[in-house]
Amino acid sequence: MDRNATFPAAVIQKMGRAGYMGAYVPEKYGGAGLGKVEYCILMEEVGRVDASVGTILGAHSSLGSSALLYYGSEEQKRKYLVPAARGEKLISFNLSEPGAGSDASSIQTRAVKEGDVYRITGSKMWATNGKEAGLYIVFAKTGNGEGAEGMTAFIVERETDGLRLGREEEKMGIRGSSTVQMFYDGVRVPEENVLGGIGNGFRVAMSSLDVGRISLSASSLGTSERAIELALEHSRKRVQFGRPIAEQQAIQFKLADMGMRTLSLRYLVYMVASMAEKLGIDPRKWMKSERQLLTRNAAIAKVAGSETASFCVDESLQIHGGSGFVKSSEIERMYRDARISEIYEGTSEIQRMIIGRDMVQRGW
Ligand code: COS
Repeated sequence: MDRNATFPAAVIQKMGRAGYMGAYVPEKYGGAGLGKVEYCILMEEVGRVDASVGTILGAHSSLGSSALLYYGSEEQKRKYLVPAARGEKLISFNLSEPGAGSDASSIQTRAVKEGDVYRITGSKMWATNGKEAGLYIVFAKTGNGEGAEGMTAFIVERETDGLRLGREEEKMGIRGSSTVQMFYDGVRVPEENVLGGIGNGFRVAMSSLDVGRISLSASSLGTSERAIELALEHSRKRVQFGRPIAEQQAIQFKLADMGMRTLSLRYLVYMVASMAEKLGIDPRKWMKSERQLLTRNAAIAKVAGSETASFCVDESLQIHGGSGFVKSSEIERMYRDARISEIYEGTSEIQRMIIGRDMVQRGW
């Protein structure tokens, strides 16, 4: 998958049949009916093996499905969430644009009302699953307000006229997942495909990203654990100066640092996942302070997770020496795959901004 940048269609289908594509979606909406903790266990195990599959699953479940589950009407859930949770339709979450990444509310895509339809015009970047998706959650400006106000989420079906795929990115890592540019050339969607109400799109996007950041930290936990396993395996076998390098204190210190950070991450991930689970699936019922704490903690988990994974793959590769630098080694792929986790779903800098700002405003 990595070498040829091939989308793992058969794996995704199998995961769909096993209930993995709708792990935390209630059974009545086609899901497995588990909770966020179980979903994170799934992400951890997937992250341990392959970050591309974790990315496909995360974009579909954490971003796409949570938007439908949290904000969809009963009818939208039946029509769109059910096939998504069963893994029959993949979702792509279209927020970022050429000029709007970290500054998500500065999107230029517009949706204009014409009778009982909305006409969406604009272009999107970095759309994970864009090539394979059957459904798109797209964010567009519907009002004149600056910033977060006036942004609305829409559900767009793949077959809709005017929806066009652009360039597919050639990436350094997570090469099994597709990342494409998308064009909305006057795409007409019925009014009933507005998700979460007019002007509420920024909240829809941000609460999906909260779920995304938690599950990404779980996937990073899996990556960190696998990096440790590989480092242990290699250092026990590799003999230099007459003994396995694992017996050298220099290597043990590296292993200890990896172990300490990874164990701390494990507690953090599951603490935040259980907090998200307890809050439930209707953000409109949450107290504002609960939501703010979840957002802060999701950001803490995300930045801790991605930085732990980056640290562990780097140290593990160092322990592997030259044999970790060749294409045939697993740690070489993991090293490239892990890098994106500090960038997508909000950079480490944005996470620190969210955390620090909330600490200043509301205290620790
Ligand atoms: N859940 C629900 N609502 C949220 C929210 C969340 N996590 N975060 C913010 N909101 C609400 C706020 O409550 C506020 O509404 P009210 O005015 O009614 O209180 C509104 O949204 C605006 O929030 P805020 O003022 O915090 O927005 P800012 O523009 O200052 O900051 C950041 C937004 C930078 C935090 C946001 O743009 C962000 O997360 N950027 C990164 C985007 C990203 O991850 N991009 C990668 C996408 S990968 S698909």
